[in-house]
Amino acid sequence: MPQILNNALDAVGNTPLIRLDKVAMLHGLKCNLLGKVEFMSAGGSVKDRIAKAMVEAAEKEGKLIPGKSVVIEPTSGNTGIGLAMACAIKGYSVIITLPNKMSLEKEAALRALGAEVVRTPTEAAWDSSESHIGVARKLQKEIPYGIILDQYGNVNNPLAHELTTGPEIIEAVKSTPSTPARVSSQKVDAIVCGAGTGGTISGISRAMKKTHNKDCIVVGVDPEGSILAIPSSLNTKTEGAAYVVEGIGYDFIPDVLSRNPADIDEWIKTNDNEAFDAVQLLMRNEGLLVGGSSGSALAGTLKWLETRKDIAEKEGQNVVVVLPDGIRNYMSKEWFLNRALHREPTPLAQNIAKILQKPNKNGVERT
Ligand code: P1T
Repeated sequence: MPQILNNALDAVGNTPLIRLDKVAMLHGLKCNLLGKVEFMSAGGSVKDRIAKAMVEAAEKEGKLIPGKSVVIEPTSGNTGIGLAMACAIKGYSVIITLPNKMSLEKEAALRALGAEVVRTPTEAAWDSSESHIGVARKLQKEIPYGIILDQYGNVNNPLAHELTTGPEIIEAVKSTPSTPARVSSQKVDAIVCGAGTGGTISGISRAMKKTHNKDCIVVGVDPEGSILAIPSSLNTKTEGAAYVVEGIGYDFIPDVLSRNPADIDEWIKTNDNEAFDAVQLLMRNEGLLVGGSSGSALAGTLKWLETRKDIAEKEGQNVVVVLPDGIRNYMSKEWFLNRALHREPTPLAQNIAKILQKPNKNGVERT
């Protein structure tokens, strides 16, 4: 790898795999719990990888013309940020259609990168003309040189993860020696991953099972309200319910989400509260400033491990959890501010208050 990178796209991916030892200890796990920390990619999320891959593939196929093409994409924001970053560098215009529930921070980042942003009603069914997908299609029909790269159907979405995210995880685990203090099977024994388009989990699964460990257990995480989990009976009780976590879950099955039971072994449902509590756990104990769906992934991992004591209690087993984005995207969200700012005063905070109430040397009490 040359040390000087050509542009920000060269800083996409190659993210660290980080031990989550304190979380593991707090939950009585003997296995290794390892986080793939994707907010360290240049655009701030796991979706940078597919944005770069889809743009580069479209360029190879001659589908993009600098100065003319208008890249239009329906997205929950992160794919949009990756695309806007790539297109700022390469000279294409960008329009992002973004459901209302997605954060202001994502819209601001998109606009800062030069994209146009069109908000759409969150509750619109995916196949209605008002949804983020419907509005993108309408714009594409009318705008000259408009093109939808379509993360929901584009093979370069799962392929980017099969060729980069998966191999990076495998390489990190294989190259870290097993020591008496840190025992390791030196293979990925299980991987847990949330699903939106399903590109991340489908691509990583193929990398694991085809090239590394055919017995690696792949666990999908799907929020309550969504219908992606299999068997579908997992979804019936909560189907259609609104949820706050962004980026995972849908009311339709994206084409790039593998429905082959050999690819995704199991599914776990999670709710907002357990996801946001898990975000806080990662921040306080591991110092990792992750976003909401990272909390879903960790909450799903911990629930799943409850059902797999054979793995949870076995030293050296490597359980990887994909942490897709960072808190930058959610700093103004109520769930984050409530947990960060409006918490019970700690003993240390009470001590600070007591000290600062004492009169200063000149006898003047602070107000
Ligand atoms: O799409 P998928 O590879 O399944 O990744 C799911 C996911 C998880 N977490 C966050 C924060 C995400 O943004 C996503 C997926 N995001 C989009 C689909 C998008 O348009 O940004």
